[in-house]
Amino acid sequence: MSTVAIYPGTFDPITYGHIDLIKRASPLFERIIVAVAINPGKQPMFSLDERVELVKEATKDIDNVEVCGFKGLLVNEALSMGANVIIRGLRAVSDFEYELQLATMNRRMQSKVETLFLTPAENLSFVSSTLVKEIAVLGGDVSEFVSPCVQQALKRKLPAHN
Ligand code: COD
Repeated sequence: MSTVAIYPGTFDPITYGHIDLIKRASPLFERIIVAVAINPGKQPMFSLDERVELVKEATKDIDNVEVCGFKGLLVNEALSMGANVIIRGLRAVSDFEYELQLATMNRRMQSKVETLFLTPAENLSFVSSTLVKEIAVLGGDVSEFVSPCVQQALKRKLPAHN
């Protein structure tokens, strides 16, 4: 049985909440592929290449993690990478409806891939990329929520506010 999992997301940018999930998944699988989506439905602050580089830098100390960008359907990307598990995070009840819809649709399209939900440490359950960007845009301190490389990238992106 394959022990490869894919953790997909927009990661705009990666936060300590995402990293907490990757660290929890890491001992459960031989390999974790963090797959950064182009996601045309969102207007990311960071380009795909920037997001991939930030995820690589922020996860470089976790041995069995690989990072890639992808476009197209997640289930196709999962199969082409040899992954039969999709990792997703549940922070609160509010995440559940969207996550259930996504998981059910993905299973409908590809029954070989199962979705596994993980929950973060309680002190990270309120962290989101959206709020981190909002705080950074308004000049607030995000050091509690994102890695130093992301803090620096936000400063470069938002020089007028820092
Ligand atoms: N603690 C724990 N989990 C967290 C935290 C936190 N603080 N913050 C975020 N998460 C979880 C989210 O709940 C999510 O499960 C995951 O981490 C990634 O989050 P995001 O916001 O970076 O990524 P999303 O939700 O925008 O990713 C959406 C996808 C890119 C996965 C989706 O759009 C997709 O699959 N796109 C590919 C095209 C496709 O296949 N579409 C059809 C889908 S049916």
